[in-house]
Amino acid sequence: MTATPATPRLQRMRSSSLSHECLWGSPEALLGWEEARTQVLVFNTGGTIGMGGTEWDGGLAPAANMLVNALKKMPMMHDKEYAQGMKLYNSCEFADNTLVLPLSKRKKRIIYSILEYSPLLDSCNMTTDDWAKIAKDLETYYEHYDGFVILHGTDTMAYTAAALSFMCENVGKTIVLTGSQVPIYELRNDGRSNLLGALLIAGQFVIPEVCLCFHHKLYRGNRVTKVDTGSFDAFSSPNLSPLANAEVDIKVDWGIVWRASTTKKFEVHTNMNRNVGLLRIFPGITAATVKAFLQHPMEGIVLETYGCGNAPNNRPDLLEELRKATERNVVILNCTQCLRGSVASTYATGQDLAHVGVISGGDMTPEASLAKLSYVLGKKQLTWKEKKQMLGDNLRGEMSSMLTGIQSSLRNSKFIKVMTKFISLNCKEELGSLIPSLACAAAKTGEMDALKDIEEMGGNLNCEDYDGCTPLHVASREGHLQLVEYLLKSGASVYAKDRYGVTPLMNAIEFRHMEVIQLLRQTGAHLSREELEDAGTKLCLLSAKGDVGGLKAWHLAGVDMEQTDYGGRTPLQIGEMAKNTQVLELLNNLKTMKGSSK
Ligand code: ASN
Repeated sequence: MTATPATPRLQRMRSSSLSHECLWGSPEALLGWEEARTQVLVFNTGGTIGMGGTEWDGGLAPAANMLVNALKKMPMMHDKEYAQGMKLYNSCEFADNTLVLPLSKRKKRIIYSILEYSPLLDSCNMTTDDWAKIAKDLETYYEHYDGFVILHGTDTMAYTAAALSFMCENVGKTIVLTGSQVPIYELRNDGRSNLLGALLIAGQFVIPEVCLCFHHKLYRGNRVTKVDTGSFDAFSSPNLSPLANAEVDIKVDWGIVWRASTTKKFEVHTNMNRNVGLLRIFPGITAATVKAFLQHPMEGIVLETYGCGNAPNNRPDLLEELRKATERNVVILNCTQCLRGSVASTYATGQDLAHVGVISGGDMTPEASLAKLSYVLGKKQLTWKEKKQMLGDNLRGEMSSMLTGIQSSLRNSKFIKVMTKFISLNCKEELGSLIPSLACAAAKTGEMDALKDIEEMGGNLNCEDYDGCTPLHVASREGHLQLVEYLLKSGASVYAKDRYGVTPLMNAIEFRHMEVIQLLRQTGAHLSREELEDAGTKLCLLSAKGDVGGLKAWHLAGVDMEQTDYGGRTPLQIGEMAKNTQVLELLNNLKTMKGSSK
C-alpha cells in the first residue's frame, strides 16, 4: 500500500485559494477568500412573494422574470460589490440569475442561483404533477448545491411540503420551502425576511429534512398547516415545536431534527397515487355522501373525525359504508379535525371506527395524511398489507411515536447530570459543549461503545468540533468502516463540511480507505464543488508520483479521471511523461471503460 501523506491544514487552505481564483477570476476578487462559501439553489415556483400588480388594480398574479431583478437591487439580498469582483465560469448554471448574500454572522458567503419555473403558479393551481417536477429538479441538482430553497405560494405550501417530505427519500441536505403573504416588492412585506431566513438556514446548516420557513421559524414540512390569511405568522406546527427559531441568533433544536439514518442514496419517488381524498365528517352527513365519496376509483381517504378520532357510532348505515370500503381494500386513515392533538381509542365512538377497518393517523395533519396516503399507495411493488403497515410507521417524523417522545435532550440527560458531578463542571452547558470533542475522540480511536453511550444519552452524533469536524469526518479519515456505518445509520450527514470545506469522503480518499469510500458513495456522498475545483491538478500530481492507490481512491469516489491540471494536461498525459507502467495501465483501462460505457 502507498504511504498516506497527512495533509496539513495550511496546505489545504492554500489549495483552496487556488481553486477560489479559478472560480472567481481576478486576484483582486480574492479579498476575503478564506470565508466559507456555500451554494444554494432556489426554485421559484410562484406564489405571492414574487407576484406583481396590486390588490386594488385587478388582483395579484405571478409575474415572470421580476424577482431576480428586484433582488439584485436589494443590498440585504445581494452584495453587488462582491459580485462585481467575481467572474463566474462561463459554464456556470444560471450565471445571470446568481446572487450573493452579504457575509453572514457565521462568516459564510451564501451564493444563490434562482431557477424560475414557467409558468409561475399561484399555489392554488398546483397539482401532483407540479410536486413531481420539483422533486425531479431536486434530484437533478442535488449533487451540485449545498442546500435548496423552494419559493411557493402559501395557500397550498403545507401540502407541497408534506408531499415532498415523502417523495424525497434518504434526504441528506437542507430543503426549505418559503413564500410570503405580501409581495417582496411592497414597502411592508414579509417576503424579504422569509427568503433571507430560508437562505441562511439552507446555506449554513445541514438539517436533512424538507422544512418550511416562515415568520422567523423553521418547521418540519409535514407538520405544518396554514392557519391565518391576514397575519405574517401564517403557519402553525401544532404537534411539533419548530426545528429552529430565527431570532437574534438562529437556534436549531438539534434534538428533534429528523435524520434518514440510512446508508442509501437520495432518490425521489414521483409515482403518487391520485385516487385519494379528504372527507370531513359533519353532524348529519348522509350515508349516500359517504358512499359516493368512496366509489371506485377511490383507493384511500383521510377521514377527518371529531376530537380524538370519533365519528357517530349510532349510525350503522354510515359504519356499513366504511366497512364495505375497507373490505374492498380502500384505505381509510383517521385523522382529527382539531388543530392540536391525536387520534386515540378513548371513546367507543372512536373504537367502532377501528372495528370497521379504519387506521389511526395519530397526530398527523390532514395535509400530511393525504400526502402519505398518496405516497404509500403509489408504491406499486408493495402488498396491501405492507402498505397498511407503512401508513402506521413514522416515515419522516410526520407523527409522534413513543420513541420521539422519549428521546431526551442531552442537556437534560442522566449522563450530563452524572458527568457534571463527576468532573465537577460548573454547569450542564459546559459539559454539553464537550460532547463534540468526546464524540470525535471516540471516532478516532474506534470506540463504538463510547459513541453508542453518547447517542443513547441523547447526544447528537452529527455534532461538530471547534473545526467543524464531525465524528463521521474522523471515522472516515481513520478508516473505521463499522463505525462509519454505525454513524450513517444513526443519521450522520455525508454532506457535512468542516471549516476548510472538507467532506468525510475527501478524508477517506486522502487516506485511501477504499471500503469507506465505497460505503460513503453508496450513501450518496460526493465531493463538494470546492474539492472538485482543483481535482485535475491533484490527479496529475498523483500520476506524476506513480501513486496508483491514490488514483484508484479518486476514481472510486466517482471523480472524472480525465480532468486536466492548470497546464491543460490530463493525468494520462502526465503518466506517459513519467513512464510509470502501473499508472498507465490503470488510466488506460479507465479510459477504455469510460469509452465503452458511453
Ligand atoms: N394565493 C397565493 C398562493 O398560494 C397566496 C400566497 O402566496 N400568499 O400562491
